[in-house]
Amino acid sequence: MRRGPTVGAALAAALCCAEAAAAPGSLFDDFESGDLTRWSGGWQPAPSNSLSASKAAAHRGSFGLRLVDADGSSGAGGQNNLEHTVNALTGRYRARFWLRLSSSNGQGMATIAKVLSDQGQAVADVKLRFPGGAVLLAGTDLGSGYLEEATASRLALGQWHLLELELQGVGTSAGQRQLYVDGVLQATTGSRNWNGWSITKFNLGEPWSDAREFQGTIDFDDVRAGPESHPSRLALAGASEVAVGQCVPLAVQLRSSFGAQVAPPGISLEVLLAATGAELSFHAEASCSQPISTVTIGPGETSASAFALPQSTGPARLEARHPDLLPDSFSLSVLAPVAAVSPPEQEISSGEIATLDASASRPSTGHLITAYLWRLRQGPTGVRLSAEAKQSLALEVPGDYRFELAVQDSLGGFSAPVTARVKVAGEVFHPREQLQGCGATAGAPLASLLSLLALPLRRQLRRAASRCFRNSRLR
Ligand SMILES: [Ca+2]
Ligand SMILES: [Ca+2]
Repeated sequence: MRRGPTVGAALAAALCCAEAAAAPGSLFDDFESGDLTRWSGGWQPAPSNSLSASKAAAHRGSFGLRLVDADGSSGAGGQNNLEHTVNALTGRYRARFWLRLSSSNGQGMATIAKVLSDQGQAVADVKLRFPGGAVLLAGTDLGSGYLEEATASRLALGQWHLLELELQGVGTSAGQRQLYVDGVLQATTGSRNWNGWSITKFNLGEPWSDAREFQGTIDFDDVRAGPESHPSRLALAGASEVAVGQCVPLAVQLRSSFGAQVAPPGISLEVLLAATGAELSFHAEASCSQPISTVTIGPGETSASAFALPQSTGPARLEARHPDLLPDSFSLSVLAPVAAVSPPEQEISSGEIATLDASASRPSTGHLITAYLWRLRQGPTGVRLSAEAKQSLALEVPGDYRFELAVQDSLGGFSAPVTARVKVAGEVFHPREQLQGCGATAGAPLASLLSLLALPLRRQLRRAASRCFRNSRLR
């Protein structure tokens, strides 16, 4: 039942090269070529059943593999399957694939994947049992014979699930088979005596049925099988605590549920990045200048880097998603210090001392305030300001003085600015003077300056803020 090539020449070429780079005995089929030529063969003992590359069966891309079982005969027998020939492999063998039970009459049983030895023995069978859609892991060995292990996993109708099968110790008397469903370990059968055996075939579809009464439609997509560890899930990692405006690195990695280092995927994976909670953008470079929504893991890579730029405080949850992989997410706290000045307003006579106290300012939890950035925004004359939390100001010239304060903490973030007003009583001889501001924009309040600290020019603006502070001291 081999089928000739039909569509997708470019995709087929890409898959050709990806396969060429894979380990011997490996199979990767996302069915995007629209045919089943990637498989070495198959058999069709039940003429009423069919297997085909189908658009209706796609989990990712345009095509998937669709099995239609219309055979309601009683008793055991083969139904319909594809077969991939493996060249006498020992040691490890792994297979993973997406599976959807699209329709079911709720009766009988279906073996959906089978790994066969050179002796023709079932090293591993993955089965569905109805009613209920329970997933079973089964297989035989030289010691105990055929064992069937029920799992807690049930396949809901119409939902895609990721199944991962791993065999270890093939060819030895200490074999083990394991099955994960949707990233959760469902069954482990150890101490299998597979002494002298090797793996020669991997079958997918419905190679066997213990009770052929099962009738329905099963879809498969993104099948990967072979000795290497196939990527099945994403891992997203980064700092758990960051400051507003801090461009922080993120690591996006490919993993398998078995925890082993994975082989490169052989195709380019465009991973979607998303965040909920605090306002946050993703970027490709450490300057956080160009926003992105996806990051690409190349065909020969198993990881990629990205950067996140939080723009508001609060908890956030960051997530990485790709349709062929289980997603991953992690939580982070976006923190910022809070500036406070007391009193916010006061009135003194000329020559008296005005005190401004910022000691009630708060750093981010678990951190220390590292800088008090004072600035005179408006006043009849310049004022010498220190870098301390408390300012004692001898203000001789009557008029209205407006001061602004921001604080920085050891996490690296800046507070929003706060203002304090000092009115010096007396006859105002000089017109009110709008002092020149600091940084790139003359007269710009510190609020504007600090709001820009979340932008790519953050470092330069920090230096500008320092210059502003030094200049204020000299006035
Ligand atoms: Ca596909
Ligand atoms: Ca059947």
